[in-house]
Amino acid sequence: TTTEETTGRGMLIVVEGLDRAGKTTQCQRLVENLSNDGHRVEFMRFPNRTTPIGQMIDGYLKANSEVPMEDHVIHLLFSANRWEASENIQRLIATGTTVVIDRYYYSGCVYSAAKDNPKLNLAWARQPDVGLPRPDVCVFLDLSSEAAAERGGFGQERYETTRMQQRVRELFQEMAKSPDADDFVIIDAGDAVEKVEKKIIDAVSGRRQLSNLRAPLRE
Ligand code: T5A
Ligand code: NA
Repeated sequence: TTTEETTGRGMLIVVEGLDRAGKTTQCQRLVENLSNDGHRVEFMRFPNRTTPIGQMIDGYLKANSEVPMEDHVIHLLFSANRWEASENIQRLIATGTTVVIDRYYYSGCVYSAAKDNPKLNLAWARQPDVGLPRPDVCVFLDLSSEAAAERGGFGQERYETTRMQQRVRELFQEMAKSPDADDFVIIDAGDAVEKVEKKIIDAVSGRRQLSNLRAPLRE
């Protein structure tokens, strides 16, 4: 029997971090590890570029695209893209499936707040996502800009500049310190893939002990 069968709901696990920190690589391994351990697991990622809203986001992110979008507008679309999935997340968790998500509202907050727009700070950015299911654990993969640079050049997308990434890293660190972020676990993602994988397994098992899986997810 899996943990869920004896204790109730699934866990909500989010993996966050800077561009190229290894989020997608580690999410795949985590899903595999949990599933080998007998857990039912679903994987999701944001932005989910497959929905109509996700396609608008995709068009905006392509660095050479001509899609102009006011900063608050694209922020709200990223948030709406999470709200589209929220009932499905709740349902899966409630029926005993663990959900692993590649980026969530933490990315939503910091990437928008990292722009040079005085009318869009972290506090404003957090509001549209208030009420979304709150993770049991948010694994934050931290990577120095030097280590990130060794993982190949920036891609073609809008936020992939050194200046933007440095600001994003500062804001992630600021967010990790807020009382709102008691689900945060910071992991050094500069190590080898297998070593990071092991640290994530340990962090998730640790939180599993602390989380009350008989109580519903927090908001
Ligand atoms: N965004 C997102 C917002 O502005 N608001 C929001 O609300 C949300 C949700 C797209 C952009 O959208 C922004 C943030 C982003 O700018 P995305 O589609 O998640 O977000 O971004 P991707 O480009 O898919 O992913 P990343 O570039 O962030 O990469 P990952 O997933 O962190 O890294 P991964 O696993 O693909 O690995 C990158 C490379 O590093 C190697 C891998 O093999 C790969 O080549 N690697 C390692 N190398 C050495 N050591 C390790 N430990 C390694 N782990 C991986
Ligand atoms: Na990714």
